Amino acid sequence: MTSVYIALGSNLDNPGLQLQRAVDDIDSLSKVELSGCSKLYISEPVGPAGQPDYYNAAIRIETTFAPLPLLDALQAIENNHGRIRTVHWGPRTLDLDIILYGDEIIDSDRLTVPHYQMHLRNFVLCPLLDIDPDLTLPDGRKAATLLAEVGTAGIEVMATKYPWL
Ligand code: A4P
Ligand code: MG
Repeated sequence: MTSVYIALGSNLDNPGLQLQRAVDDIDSLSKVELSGCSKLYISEPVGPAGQPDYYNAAIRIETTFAPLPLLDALQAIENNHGRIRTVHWGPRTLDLDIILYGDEIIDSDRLTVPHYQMHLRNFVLCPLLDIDPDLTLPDGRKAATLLAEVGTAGIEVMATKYPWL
């Protein structure tokens, strides 16, 4: 079993419900056990202006999926939520990003882990720290230190305990 952190984001079609259903969908995968769930956040969009605010959250799973099969399973869930890939960083019904896969460093065509933007995004770091306040990246950096550098502007808690809605 490997501990994996997954970030969830949505800003279309009832985003809170999209995230809650996505957690249920991931939890129902064979080879996956849910071992932690963050608060539910609302955050200002990073990227193209004029898109709705995002809902963000994170989960930790224990899994026997190898990294690429896990990405396949998560992308199938994104597609089932009506995700159509159009504008880079543009609005989406569901975005599932693998943030950390154990202590592994992965740099392949389809997968970069740790996620290349995680250290810059409070809407990723805040939920990760809900699950593990001592979380450390494979390079030894502390998630709490990264969040202190980034700050918490533009992000608010919507609900504390899963199920959020
Ligand atoms: N890919 C590479 N590494 C990973 C990984 N660690 N996890 C590849 C998941 N996928 C990974 O992703 C494009 C490709 O990235 C995938 O096919 C996979 O092979 P995508 O989700 O289809 O495309 P995208 O969403 O346009 O790009 P990306 O980089 O995933 O966007 P981000 O970084 O997720 O940004 N603002 C707020 N407040 N909250 C948000 O959640 N999200 C975004 C999207 C922008 N602004 C936001 C938020
Ligand atoms: Mg993505």
